[in-house]
Amino acid sequence: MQPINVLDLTQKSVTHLTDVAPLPLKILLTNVSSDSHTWNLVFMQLLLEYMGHEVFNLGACCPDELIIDRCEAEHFDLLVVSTVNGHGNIDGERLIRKLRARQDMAQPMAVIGGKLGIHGEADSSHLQRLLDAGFTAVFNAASSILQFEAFVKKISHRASPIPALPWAVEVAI
Ligand code: B12
Repeated sequence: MQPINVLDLTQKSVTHLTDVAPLPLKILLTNVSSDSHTWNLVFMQLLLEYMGHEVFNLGACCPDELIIDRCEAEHFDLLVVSTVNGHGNIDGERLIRKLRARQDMAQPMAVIGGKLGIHGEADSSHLQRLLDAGFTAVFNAASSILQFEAFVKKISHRASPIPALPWAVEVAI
């Protein structure tokens, strides 16, 4: 198993960054192809816009190719995959493998979160697999929204260019 570089995402580590002006991120938000839930996307879009970022929401049941084509066509700082129907770990892994298999697709950073499986929040069995497949960070519970906010704050306050992958953050509650 690959070692995971767990970043310090505590409130303390983020607070000192508030001295630096945040850079608005250009974010592509999507669900996975099998998942028709939409309020998760509405919530994520409102949260990210409230944080000052620009969000392009592809909506529910989005085919892999549409997401990948959009990432190839224009620059995004972050791809956020929000999924709750329980199949996100399968669809998400397939999606990120396809994306990372394309040339020059080490960027954008990509995260996945929500309800990733069908065994509840305690099940963290998908985390390592999704990180290994190419996600930058995996958020496996509704309560991980605070860690997600901290993660987004951290990358939007970055003073230097984003480090190349692998730059994995595992966030499990
Ligand atoms: C409304 C609903 C539906 C509606 C959706 C309507 C719509 N337009 O969205 C309908 C009836 C269509 C539906 C269908 C199904 N549903 Co449904 N649905 C729900 C329900 C009741 C509420 C979801 C919701 O809107 N929540 C409000 C939003 C704001 O919250 P959220 O989605 O949980 O998202 C939060 C977190 O997950 C997190 N989050 C989400 N994304 C991300 C991303 C990141 C990066 C981070 C950090 C956090 C994060 O933050 C959000 C805010 O807190 C939930 C049960 C529940 N109470 O949660 C079940 C639920 C999601 N559904 C479920 C299931 C199984 C289904 C069906 C498969 C049922 C079926 N047999 O047909 C289908 C799936 C259809 C499909 N192809 O996807 C299950 C999923 C089980 C699992 N994952 O273990 C749930 C949990 C119900 C249950 N307890 O079994 N559903």
